[in-house]
Amino acid sequence: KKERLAWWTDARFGMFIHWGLYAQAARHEWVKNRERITTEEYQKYFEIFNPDLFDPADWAKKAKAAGMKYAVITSKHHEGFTMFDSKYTDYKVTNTPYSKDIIKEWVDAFRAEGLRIGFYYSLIDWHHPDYTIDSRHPQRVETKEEYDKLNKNRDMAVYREYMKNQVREILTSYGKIDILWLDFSFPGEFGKGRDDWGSVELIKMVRELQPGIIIDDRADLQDVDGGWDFMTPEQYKVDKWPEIDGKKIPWETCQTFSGSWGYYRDEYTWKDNKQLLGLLIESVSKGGNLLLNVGPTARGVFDERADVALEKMGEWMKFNSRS
Ligand code: FUL
Repeated sequence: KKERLAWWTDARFGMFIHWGLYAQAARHEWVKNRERITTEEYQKYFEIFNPDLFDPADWAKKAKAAGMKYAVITSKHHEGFTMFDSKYTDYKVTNTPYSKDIIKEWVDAFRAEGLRIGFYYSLIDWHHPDYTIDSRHPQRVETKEEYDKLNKNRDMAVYREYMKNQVREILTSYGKIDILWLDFSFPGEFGKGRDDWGSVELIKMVRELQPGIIIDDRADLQDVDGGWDFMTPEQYKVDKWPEIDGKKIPWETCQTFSGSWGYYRDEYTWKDNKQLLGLLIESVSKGGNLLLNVGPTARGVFDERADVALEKMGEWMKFNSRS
């Protein structure tokens, strides 16, 4: 495990990218859930998705210039839309007006800059017809009777198979993948965890397909049998290096410029340069990494505020980065 993590521990600073249909609504990647938008209503975002200004080489240059050493992109977020050309669904980027495999274009461009490559893949899926309605679903309800009624014809076994097929696809279609970022579990009544995802089997397959890959801790598995490689404190600063049974644990905090992960046009709570640098320095001083998120717009560019923030990080990293 230590060997697998060596490059990552050295890398320290990466770019997270949350991009999907929700960028068009421009008000949070959870918009479908928050506003309880039906799949029929949400369909309009699929029909017009066409990021005409998308230039992955430009994104990769910006990540590199900021001092980042790796990047993780949403291959599928909770909305269920795949940014890659999947054999297992029609709900994919190649069926939109854009028509090209964004993941492929992205991987090629980021690799060309010498950056390590990671895929975020959402365990949660608000589009798949077999994914059972739960407490985090746009169609969530209150009582067991209501859930049972809604889920009568839904079958998680079918969804598990679908997910396994898609994870196999993203791990076999784009060469060597350095990170798999699965997201997320919420055990409990009307929640979901390892049995729903088939986590044990899923992780086993991932390790077989990509022996060198490192995996986050959100599939609800303990740190046994290669269950996961690093912890992922989200949107908070750890006060000391996290430990389990007295052993220091590899960790990476993921953070947004503002509150949301997907592009949110009217959000004005952006962190300033001092805060961002503080996050990086504090994380590294406590043994962790920083995965800093950008939510590109529907047309495929970074918000100007992100550009400026990345440039400023780069100015500091130029003199303080390891290489
Ligand atoms: C969370 C997700 O629900 C957010 O949308 C985001 O992807 C974040 C990194 O993880 O749990």
